[in-house]
Amino acid sequence: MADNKFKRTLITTALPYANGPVHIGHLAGVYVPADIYARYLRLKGEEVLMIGGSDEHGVPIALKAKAEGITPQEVVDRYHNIIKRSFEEFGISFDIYSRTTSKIHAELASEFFRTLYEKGEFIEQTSSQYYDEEAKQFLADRYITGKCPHCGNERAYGDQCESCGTSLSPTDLINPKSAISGSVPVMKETTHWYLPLNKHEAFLKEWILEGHKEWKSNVYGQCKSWLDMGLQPRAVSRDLDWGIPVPVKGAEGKVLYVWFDAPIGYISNTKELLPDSWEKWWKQEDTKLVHFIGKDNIVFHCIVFPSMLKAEGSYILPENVPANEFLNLEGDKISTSRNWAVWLHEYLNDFPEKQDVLRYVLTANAPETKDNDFTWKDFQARNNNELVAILGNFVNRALVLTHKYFDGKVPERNEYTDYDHDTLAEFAGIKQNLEHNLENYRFRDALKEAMNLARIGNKYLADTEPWKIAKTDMGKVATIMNLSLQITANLAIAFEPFLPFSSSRLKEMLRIDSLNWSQLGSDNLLEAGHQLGSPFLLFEKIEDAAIEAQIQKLLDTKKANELKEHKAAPAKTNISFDDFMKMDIRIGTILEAELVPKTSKLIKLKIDTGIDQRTVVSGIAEYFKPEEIIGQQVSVLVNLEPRKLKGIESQGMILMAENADGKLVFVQPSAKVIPGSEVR
Ligand code: B3M
Ligand code: ZN
Repeated sequence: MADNKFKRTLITTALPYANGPVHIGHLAGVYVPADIYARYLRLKGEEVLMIGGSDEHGVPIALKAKAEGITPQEVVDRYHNIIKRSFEEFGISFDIYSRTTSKIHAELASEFFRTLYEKGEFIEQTSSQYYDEEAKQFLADRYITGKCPHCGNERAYGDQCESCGTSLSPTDLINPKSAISGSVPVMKETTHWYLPLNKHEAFLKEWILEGHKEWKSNVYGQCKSWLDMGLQPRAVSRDLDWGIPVPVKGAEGKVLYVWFDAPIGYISNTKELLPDSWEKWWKQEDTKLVHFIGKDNIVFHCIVFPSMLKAEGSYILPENVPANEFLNLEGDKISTSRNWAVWLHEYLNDFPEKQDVLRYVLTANAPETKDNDFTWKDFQARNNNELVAILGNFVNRALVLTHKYFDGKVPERNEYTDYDHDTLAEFAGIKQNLEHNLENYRFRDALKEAMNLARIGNKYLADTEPWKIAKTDMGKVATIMNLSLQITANLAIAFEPFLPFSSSRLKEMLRIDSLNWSQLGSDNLLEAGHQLGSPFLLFEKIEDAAIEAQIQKLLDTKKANELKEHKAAPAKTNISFDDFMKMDIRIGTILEAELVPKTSKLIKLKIDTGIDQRTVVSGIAEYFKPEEIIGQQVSVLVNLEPRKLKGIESQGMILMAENADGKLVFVQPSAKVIPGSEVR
């Protein structure tokens, strides 16, 4: 380990809310980097724990349950299982993945609260909050809706307007309503416990701003700005019927605030895993505690939770909090409620067994220092140009050539050439670079280093061209293949943290089981005479059609969202009156209608336009049966340049509008008019 102050590493990963499945943003921001780190340390033979679990309390879960008419427990049971499964499928190697509705957690969180309570670490404050007299309960901010004072959105929440993004407090809302009963809430006094963060401010400043200058600049910067603004007491209880009851007399109907109990979940999950030795992990100074989280959780992990731990008195504090920024999807913010996401369980349906491809792309493009964008085109390019063309290609050539020339046995090597020595020196340096990057939580750069090893291998084969000298100098070919196979075995080590599935398939091909990190850089991983397994492709090309299908899926989502939100398309640029007058729009009557053979969308119409009877082909077959529309009056743009559709000349265009379900309807006069009547 970098500094030997530490004997073991305790890795925690943000506990996802169990109110929906997990998507690529979760993986990229938290779980893949944490998993890379954990696998790396294990490969080095270090003592490591990686703790995860679902965050199962809080208002959004209670709200979801209400909306669906089920209990909050049913909500979290459903999503906990889906989430847990997704993580397993993607090889996120938790030592435990538990949940905050466990008994152990309720006990430990209550005990934690009581300790602080008894030590006098809380203050009690009474304030006025909205109360629903019909439902007889206080209303969490999310439970109150009303009009946004900034943009006029009628459905803003008491904590935020999702239309203009402004954060609000419930009293900002115009015409507030209870989301539970619909009634108008009243103000009523309620008492809560607060953690006086201001009391810990001096300590936090010293500990973070002086003591942890090495933290990532996005994390350090956010902490600094919170600390510069000055800290306020924070409520750690809520009036809610879902959560861990506040373990104090007179606190009936109150539960621990979800952000109070959730981080304690890291501790209780460790305790669940190691009932006898968990304290060593949480209370000994020689444990290195690292929290992997997304940027929206920084204040809770760097300021609130450490204040709780400090106030309790017997726990260690995090050594680092390598928070990531956000991953966007095709240019837009990932959003669960708008279904703008790539869901992990859906990904695996569409790309079975391609976990490593996603792990690779999300790491190569990780939002480590700034928000980043996931695009399907980039996904395809990285798979085809990097995984297939560099890594897969090299491994395949090394194995296929060995099978061809040496029956799949590692050949005895002879004297290295100068060029061989140079190649060796180059790949020996990779280990140090990898370690340096991994230990500083720079996983993108680390992955690049691992890929460089494959590049070195490819270049080596391309430069030495063993297939050309096979006729003349088999001794040299033996040396080349031996060294190529040593590089291949090195790849199995270097990529294990990043691409665990491919690494183990590679080991299977090489017929080796265990490799450890200290062997990285060695050219003696495979002995001469060792029999290799048969080669198979580690990665396969992803075709355009698969990518286009994904892009189409997102376009459909966008369309559906726009309809749901009744969002009108943006206005086009102004035109002159003369431009408008150029359009000749008439009311016509449909005389005949028939499906265009061999199409599913087109109907051929004969229309009496008052001027003439003409043929118009229109893409409306999904919405109308031909026989139903005969006799209807429609608006026709009659001076549109004729064009051929499926071999039929269409002389004009019928005007249509889209209804709320995305169905097309005719634009018709509100009373019958004579055919040929002009629309102006
Ligand atoms: N559940 C928020 C989130 O999923 C929260 C994290 C808790 S970590 C202790 O972003
Ligand atoms: Zn607003």
